[in-house]
Amino acid sequence: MKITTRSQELFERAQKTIPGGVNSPVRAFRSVGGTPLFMERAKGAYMFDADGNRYVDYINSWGPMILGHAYEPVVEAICEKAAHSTSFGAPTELEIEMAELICSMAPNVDMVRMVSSGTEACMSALRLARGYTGRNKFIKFEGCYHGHADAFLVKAGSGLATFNIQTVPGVTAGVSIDTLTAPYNDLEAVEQLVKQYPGEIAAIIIEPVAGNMGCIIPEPGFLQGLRDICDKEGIVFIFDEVMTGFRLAAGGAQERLGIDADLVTYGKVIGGGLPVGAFGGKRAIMEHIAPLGNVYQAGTLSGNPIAMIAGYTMLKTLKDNPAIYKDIDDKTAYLHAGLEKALSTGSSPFVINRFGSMISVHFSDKIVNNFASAAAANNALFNKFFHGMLTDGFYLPPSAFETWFISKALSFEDIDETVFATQNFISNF
Ligand code: HOZ
Repeated sequence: MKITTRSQELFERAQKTIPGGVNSPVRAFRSVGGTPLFMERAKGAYMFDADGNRYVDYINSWGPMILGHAYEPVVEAICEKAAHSTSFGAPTELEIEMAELICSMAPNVDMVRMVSSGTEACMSALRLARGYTGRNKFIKFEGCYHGHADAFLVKAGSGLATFNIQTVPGVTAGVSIDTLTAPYNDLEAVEQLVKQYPGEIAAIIIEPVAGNMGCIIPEPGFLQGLRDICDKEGIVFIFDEVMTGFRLAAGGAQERLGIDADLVTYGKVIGGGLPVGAFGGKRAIMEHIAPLGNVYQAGTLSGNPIAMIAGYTMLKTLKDNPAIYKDIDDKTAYLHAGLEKALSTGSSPFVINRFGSMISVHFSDKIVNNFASAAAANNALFNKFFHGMLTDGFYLPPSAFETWFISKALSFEDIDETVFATQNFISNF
């Protein structure tokens, strides 16, 4: 049993001045139960809490730590840059280098605009799609999470799924009336909506591999079917690559899946974990953004030099070392095989979904390919699994509605130990 007294004290203290004691709901452990752990530092594949306990990290800051925590070249670049000021509110050469790098890596990204988070990126991409098409409605998928801008908080995944929040007070009916939803992997439902609202739909936004309801994989033909609908109806196809961008391949899900998007959104990954986001895409659409066009979008912290140098250093490493992708994929496949073997020794049915370096476990006897099937799984058992693993030093996402992320820093020995702990959990369950 780990001693977590300091985390408990910090949580008590935090609740007095921070709503729920945390600055982002899923970390509060409310759905899995227990007290959240307060982290002090992390290096490579490991996080260390305030009591000095070590955890093998399977969330990796929800994706961006592809190379592991505190990757030296990124840390050094940040320190060096910080000495030249932390913000200008004026353009820098580094922003051009960053834009050129992203455009050289991601397919269909001719131009890119920096923002400060994935939420801002999705919010701005949607506004741009609406401004470009002159239409108001858009389609999103149940269980996908595109940040917390009002329009997206309808049947959303991640924390909303975790806490079963169906409607969000404060999001007006006037806003959500333009948000249309369809089940993930259900092309027919999308065709129906397009028929129902002819000429009214500005965009279809999707996580090309979903990570906010556990890991959900697009079925063959689904994304291409959406692409075809968008082409036929003049709808802007937006890939939310906040989780998949630069992770599934140097060119993200677009490259890995061979599907073209019109606009793409990115988040923390392009800042090496710092608060950054970006949206980019085809020139003809991006040219509608101010100051070229009238679709307004702005921010003092956009293109922040510290975030840019961190992201540039990480993305350049990924671009120059394609073997990294094989490494993280191989490790995830090895984990998959180990988990499969360990969980098979128990009596609870389970499904492991894996795509590239994203993976998750649902305790279900049915295929898990959309939000309804993820929600129907035995998530009470997942919560026990989470705690069993945490006690043994493995930090899984504190919700069945989140994917796990694998980093390059994770070793095969770490994975063997993870599998051993899983086996232990199952045999004592
Ligand atoms: N919504 C985030 C994961 N999908 C969780 C963010 C956090 O708690 O840091």
